[in-house]
Amino acid sequence: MSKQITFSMIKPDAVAAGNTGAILKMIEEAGFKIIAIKKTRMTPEVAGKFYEVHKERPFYGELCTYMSSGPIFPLVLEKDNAVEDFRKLIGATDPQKAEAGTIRQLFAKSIEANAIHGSDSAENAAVEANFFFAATERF
Ligand code: FUP
Repeated sequence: MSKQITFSMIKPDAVAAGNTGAILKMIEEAGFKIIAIKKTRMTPEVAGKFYEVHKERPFYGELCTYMSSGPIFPLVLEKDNAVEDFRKLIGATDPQKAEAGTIRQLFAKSIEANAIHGSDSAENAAVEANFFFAATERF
């Protein structure tokens, strides 16, 4: 498989807990190249746009409040088979169900404050990467 990008975001719980460095180390050691990174904070409106696909879900309001509660690190990552391999590295959405050694099993606090995001398809990775980064910000 050829090089692919995926989009990730270290979420407010993991940033606040001081786990950014440990998570980035796991990502690099798993063979992902960080091609874009920044620290930012979403307003509730921006979080609402990012999670628009979930707007009919019961957790949408709380999720947007939570995701705007503190700074985050959006990331664009590159690797062969990046989307699928990164989903394996982060583990299940619910940390109680995440496999041992995955980022969410190690660092997530709850199904909502689950430490990290990973795109679920190559199409969404492109949309999500474009949401935070211009092409000229990727190296
Ligand atoms: P994932 O792709 O693993 O990030 O999970 P989903 O796309 O299903 O959900 C997106 C985000 O919504 C999760 F990261 C956390 C939040 N969520 C909840 O807060 N409660 C739920 O029951 C499910 C998801």
